[in-house]
Amino acid sequence: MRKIPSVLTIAGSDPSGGAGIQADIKTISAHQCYAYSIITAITAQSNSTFFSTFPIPPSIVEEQFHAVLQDQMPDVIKIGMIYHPKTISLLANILQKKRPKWLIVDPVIESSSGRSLITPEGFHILKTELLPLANIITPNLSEARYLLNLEKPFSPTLKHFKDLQFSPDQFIVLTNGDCSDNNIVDMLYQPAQEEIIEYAHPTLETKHSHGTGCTFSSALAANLAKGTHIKQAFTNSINYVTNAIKHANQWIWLPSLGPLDHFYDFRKE
Ligand code: PXL
Repeated sequence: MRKIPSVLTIAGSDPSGGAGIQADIKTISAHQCYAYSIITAITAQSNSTFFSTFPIPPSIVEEQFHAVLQDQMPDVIKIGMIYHPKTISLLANILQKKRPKWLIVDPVIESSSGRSLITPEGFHILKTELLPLANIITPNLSEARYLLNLEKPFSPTLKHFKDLQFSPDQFIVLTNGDCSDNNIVDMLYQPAQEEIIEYAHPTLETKHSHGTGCTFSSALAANLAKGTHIKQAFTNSINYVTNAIKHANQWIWLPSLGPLDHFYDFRKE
């Protein structure tokens, strides 16, 4: 007998299966963790086109949360797209009282096709009520720019990371921190040491990039649920996304954009 590490993902549904809660459940399962899932909104989208968003009523999200908690408090909770401002607020209220070992908040602002996945009111509540509760926030460079209220593209410095913190013990994982010289640099800010750990890896030639953000933060959640140290969890998650893209590159895939191969490690080819 052994304990199965558990991750709860709270996110929007993507029927194309590449991003959102579908990407999260695949990633968590591929890491051999148990996936709980609470759907906050239903989107209609393909891998390349975003059509619409239908928010789930906040009271239904709240009921789903209470239902999961009746089972157990998951080891890690990962929050992605929420959309409805009232839902963001009610999740913050619950999480203030009931906390998992790790709370990861991915400040999802736009889909890869540029569609807004949060309202201005929701963005304000995210910043003031939910992000301060997170142990880790995982913005990409453009989300970080929104959060810092910067008008122009920027090169991240230690000061930016400190400004991105919504509470003093918070870790920040900044993806796509730098994309020059055919390299992508992802960065982990460790609050205790006040230091940034950088991981540079080559840019991949691919159309399989739909859902990389959701997949990365879910991989981080699953690694932490398994007890992996955060530094190792960070590099493992980057390697998982890289491998999942490389394997999807081997698929015959007709649409102009495509998802990752979340289960590459399980296929015997
Ligand atoms: O990658 C951000 C994201 C999050 N959640 C849902 C999405 C997307 C991007 O398309 O569809 C549901």
